Amino acid sequence: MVTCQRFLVGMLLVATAVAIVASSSFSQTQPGHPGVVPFAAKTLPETKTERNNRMRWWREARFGMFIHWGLYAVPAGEYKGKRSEKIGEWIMEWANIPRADYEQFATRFNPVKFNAAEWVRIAKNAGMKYIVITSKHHDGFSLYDSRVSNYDVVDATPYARDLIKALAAETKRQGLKFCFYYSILDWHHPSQYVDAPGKDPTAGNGTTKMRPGGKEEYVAYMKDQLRELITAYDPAVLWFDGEWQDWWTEEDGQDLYRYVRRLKPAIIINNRVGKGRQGMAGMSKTDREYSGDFGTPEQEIPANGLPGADWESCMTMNTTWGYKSYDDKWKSAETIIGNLIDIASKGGNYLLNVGPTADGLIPQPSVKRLADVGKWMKVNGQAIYGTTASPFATQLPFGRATSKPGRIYLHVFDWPADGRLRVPSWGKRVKRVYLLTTPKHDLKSIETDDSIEVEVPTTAPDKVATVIVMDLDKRR
Ligand code: FHN
Repeated sequence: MVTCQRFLVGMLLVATAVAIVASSSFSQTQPGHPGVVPFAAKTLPETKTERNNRMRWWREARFGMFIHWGLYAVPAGEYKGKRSEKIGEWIMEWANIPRADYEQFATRFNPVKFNAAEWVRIAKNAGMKYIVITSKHHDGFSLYDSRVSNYDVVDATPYARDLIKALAAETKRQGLKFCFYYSILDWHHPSQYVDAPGKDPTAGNGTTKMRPGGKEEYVAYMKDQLRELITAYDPAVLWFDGEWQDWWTEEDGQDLYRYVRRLKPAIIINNRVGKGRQGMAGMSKTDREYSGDFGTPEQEIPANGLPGADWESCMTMNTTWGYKSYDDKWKSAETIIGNLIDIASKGGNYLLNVGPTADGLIPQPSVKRLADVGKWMKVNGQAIYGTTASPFATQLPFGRATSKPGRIYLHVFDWPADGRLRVPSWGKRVKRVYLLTTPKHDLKSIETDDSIEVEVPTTAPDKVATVIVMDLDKRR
């Protein structure tokens, strides 16, 4: 027998749900849009060779641009005079902004200075091989022309043009891979609400609750959006996020993984489609098989290589993903180059973020640093692209190493003052040693029992990291 109290709670829930639906002037629930063909989830047999072929471009790319862009760039980290140390794209959460108020930012999102060719040029010139942009972040706003939501850049903003279309076309024109970020957590979709002390039920929050019967509707909505994203823009990677909700399960992740791979078998999907991720360390747990093609450490680099595992470390250039006008804690270009080398030496990819402004510009401090990284990559790119992890069992005291068949690249951060670089032996014989920048000029090297001593110039040719090449003696 439903007690009076339970009845009241039930009513409250329904009232809240109704209030939430009514609180947004933007409709989203148009599942089964005409032209969306129903879909059967089947298992996806894939041989090791097929997987290696599918992952090859991504493994060789090593370096990509992450772009967090959306309505949160309008307040740029400030709401009603309130600022926060927290990340800019979470302003709807930390400023407790109700859905209806947050939607008003759309009326001020007008990136007239957005220039797709310039953005892609900045990424390409930095040595980046792919671009991952937020098609929809936690705030639920679609940065592309969605046919199942009018809370998007075409229907809800004065800009009223599909800027993703422009960026996708330009990315491909300049020879980079175009990829999408898509958030499973959605603070705007009427299926979800917030039940946290002091929080407006329609504001942002780390976790949301699913109203009764809402999940099916929301999953159908996500699938409609993912179908239109894949069929309209042909992304090479789907980078999911926001999966930590307790209403999202590994089974949901496996279903969504199959759904997306069926739409585009060659696509690559990160491990945040399911529940495998172990927090910010980002790699999947091993207690069972988890969906996803690669691990996603965030703001950190694994201490050691992860042989055989595909992973990609994503990182901000300052301390926010989405644009904040006052966040000037920028990493130096040296630090970024060091991270890229460190990550490649451990067999991973580096996805480095930019947070453009609401009027469509990549912040100048990012542009400057990416240009400096590009200068280093123009000279040393071959020691990063298409390499695999360092063969050395322990960390090299002077830097890092990356490998290619028959060749080792030493990335020297700490140049030996005595002009003698001591490389611990690792069981291979070295045929030639030379600076990457002067391949015809051999450096003298002496093999001792446990090391190879290389005679190097007294001053480091590159103040950030000098690459020395060791061609191996293939006979042994
Ligand atoms: O909450 C998001 C955050 O806004 C940002 O998108 C990062 C990027 O990897 N991922 C989540 C935090 O883990």
